[in-house]
Amino acid sequence: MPEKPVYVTQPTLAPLEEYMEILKGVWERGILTHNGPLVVQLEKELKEKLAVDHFTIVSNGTIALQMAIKALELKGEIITTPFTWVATVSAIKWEGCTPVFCDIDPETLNIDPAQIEKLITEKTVAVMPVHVFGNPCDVKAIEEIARKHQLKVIYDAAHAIGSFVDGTSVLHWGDISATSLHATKLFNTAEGGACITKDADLDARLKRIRFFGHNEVKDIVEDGFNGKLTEIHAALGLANIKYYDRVLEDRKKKYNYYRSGLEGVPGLQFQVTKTGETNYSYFPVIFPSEEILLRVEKNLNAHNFFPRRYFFPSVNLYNNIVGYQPTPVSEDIAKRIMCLPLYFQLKEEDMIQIINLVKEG
Ligand code: T4K
Repeated sequence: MPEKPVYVTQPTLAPLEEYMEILKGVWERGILTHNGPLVVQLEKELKEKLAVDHFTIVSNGTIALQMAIKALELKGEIITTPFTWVATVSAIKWEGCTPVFCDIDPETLNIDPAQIEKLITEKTVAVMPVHVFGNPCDVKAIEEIARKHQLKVIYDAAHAIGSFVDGTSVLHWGDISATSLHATKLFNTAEGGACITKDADLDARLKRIRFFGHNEVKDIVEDGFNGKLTEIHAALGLANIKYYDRVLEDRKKKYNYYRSGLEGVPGLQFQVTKTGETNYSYFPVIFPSEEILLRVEKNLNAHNFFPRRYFFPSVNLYNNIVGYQPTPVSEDIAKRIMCLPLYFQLKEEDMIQIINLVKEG
């Protein structure tokens, strides 16, 4: 049994000395925020690393989603998935739009494109799918539906840095992709997020919205707000980015280690990738019943392992914030799914124990 608790994740952090070295410049310049040189540099490095067109760093992934809705001037119904973190839906609501829930594919755990069209009404303005656990959505089917009905597409790509479709970043897809750089994500700036788009004008608008609606000479030209990331956070990102490739590679190895250790265990199911390549950022296991899940969770906790029930419950059941709309697949899977610990520093001996405890059922 590990001495210290093993949680579902742990942030990957560059050595402290490397972070301090970058912070020295912040102290010298005295510029702490307002899209300073480190934010600009991190934007450039991430843009190049991910080979995307435009990259706007913001203070967190929820603000990135809100900014995407604001920049596209959406008002009306947005079709989204109930199998997600509550932020997907709160962003829609905070921007004055109405979430409409489309059920998920039971294998990919992403929005089921075959069920989107029947939910489209004259009030529908956009689709907001989530690349759940980094698993790319069926982006081509979604694009076709959006084109046909003239809808905008915003991807909640909170988990999807490092995922690919046709050999390029999945963040290319949609009018805007919004990602998260939160401490629990594969690449982190403690708190942080970003909007990615192919459209230069839209990117310029996102950058204005992020900064109170200022243009270059600080006139107010947009209905903006404060979505800025600090230099302190950007410094962490610049320290961490050197380890990005290693972390990505390690995730895949560890994912496959769990998979082969749990292969063939009766009743267990795993997320299926049907489009592109996932970044293996989470290791979700679907149990045959909630009863078995709760038993395994209790046993793991007793041995100092703390997996997490991402995403439970299905968001359409948060009826204090959204009206109930039935999505039986999501509701069922949400009860039976749990993410096992998966992060760079996780030890093999811990993975072996976790595998054995899950196998005990
Ligand atoms: N869309 C989707 C699909 C999302 O999943 C999220 C966020 C968003 C949008 C919004 O992005 P942000 O606005 O957050 O950038 C986490 C995160 O707070 C959240 O970012 C994430 N998704 C969500 C899935 O999970 P919790 O409730 O798991 O956090 P917590 O505190 O229980 O942490 C889990 C484990 O991680 C802990 O047991 C220990 C470890 N940990 C955590 C933190 C925060 C650390 O070791 N260090 C840390 O600093 O929420």
